[in-house]
Amino acid sequence: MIDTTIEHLDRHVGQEIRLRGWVYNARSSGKILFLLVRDGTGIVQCPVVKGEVPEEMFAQAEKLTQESSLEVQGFVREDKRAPGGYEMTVKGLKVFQIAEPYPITPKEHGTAFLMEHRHLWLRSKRQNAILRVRSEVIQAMRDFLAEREFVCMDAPIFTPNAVEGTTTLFETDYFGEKAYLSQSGQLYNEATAAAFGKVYCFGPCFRAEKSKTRRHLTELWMLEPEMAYADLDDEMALAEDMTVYLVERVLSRRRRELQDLERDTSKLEKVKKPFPRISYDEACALLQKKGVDFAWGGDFGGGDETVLANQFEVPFFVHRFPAAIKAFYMKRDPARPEVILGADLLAPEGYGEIIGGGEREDDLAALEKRIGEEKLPRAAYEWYLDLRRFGSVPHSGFGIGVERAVAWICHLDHLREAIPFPRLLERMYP
Ligand code: NSS
Repeated sequence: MIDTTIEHLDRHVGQEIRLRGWVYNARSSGKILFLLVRDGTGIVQCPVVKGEVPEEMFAQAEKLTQESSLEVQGFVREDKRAPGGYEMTVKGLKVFQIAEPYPITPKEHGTAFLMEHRHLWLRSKRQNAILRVRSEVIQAMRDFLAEREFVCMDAPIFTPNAVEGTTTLFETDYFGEKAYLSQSGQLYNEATAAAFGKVYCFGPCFRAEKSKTRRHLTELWMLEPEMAYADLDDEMALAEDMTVYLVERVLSRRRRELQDLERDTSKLEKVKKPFPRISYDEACALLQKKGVDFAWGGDFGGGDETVLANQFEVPFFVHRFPAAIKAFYMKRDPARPEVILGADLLAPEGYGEIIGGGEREDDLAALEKRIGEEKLPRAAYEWYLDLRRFGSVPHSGFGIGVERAVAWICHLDHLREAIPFPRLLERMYP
């Protein structure tokens, strides 16, 4: 007897195998019971034929409800018309549990209902496809960086420092001391980059985003590479190479999932180097040309990003933002001190920013001044200032939001489907 999974049925045509899974759907034509069985790797049709199995087995099969857990045994057949291309007529059946009436039925449910049942919603074909793409994206990012000899250096979650402004901090008590949940591992990356050269961290980041949008989670996963002796151009080149790599990897290894999602893959096939690089000034002019009421100095809102992103077929960089709207650590352009040497990567098809990064301020005095201007508590940044006291070098890096990347690659309407258990302004359950 061969134990296998549905995704590997192609290796077992004509063989007798055993699958363990759950009933995705069951319908009967009287003499034949059509069980659709899912096992997490796929879905396969398993007919149970009256007269071909013992009577009590057929009776047991008739009792199976949606999501009942079971083991089925039989011979694998190729069948072009069957979902997934294979079929297995049941010869043996073991029932683990008959499921209670399942709340998520094949009919349409509202988003609020599905979110309330996220722990079960994950079992659907669509969620399975999205989250397999997510897993592939994460693995691809790690492989990409490992190939380029980056060292994984995890950053802490409890931290005394704000990285990305003080308005989105989640504050918590750390044995009587004030602590924040990390918004980004970047500051720690800068320390490990000075110790190891090329590093990255990967983990959850927390942002108390108080507005309800389809692009914001309060808990997101970010992967952040950082390189010593690297400038803005090096940073953009790395972000570009990584994005191309991710898309190619999903196209080559998760094509079935993209098909299940009805993703127009021709759009992804176009994601090739070089990505356009436009300055903030040019982006401003573009928005104005499109009739958007936008003045130099402002930050792009979701709507502005969508207008910009609709102008391109591939991801593109916007660089050199006004210093006033960007974080304290960004290095000013020596040629134009009112702008910084930072760049965001915006995804096409209206998705907007998926990567933010750039060159870091490496001058001690300039950084001290910025910390003062932003009224950040100086003492909590002393260790960070040390990095400019002891062998300061030009260095750069970026952060890619996993959910934003997955939402774009899968063409999702909202980030909530791009993570197993989304945390949103109005939701922490389940
Ligand atoms: O704020 S970022 O633009 N940049 C940083 O945090 C840098 N400190 C990263 C670095 O240079 N090491 O966030 C980076 C990305 C951004 O482009 C999004 O893709 C994602 O992180 N991001 C989010 N995704 C989902 N929800 C929220 N709220 C969110 N905030 C950022």
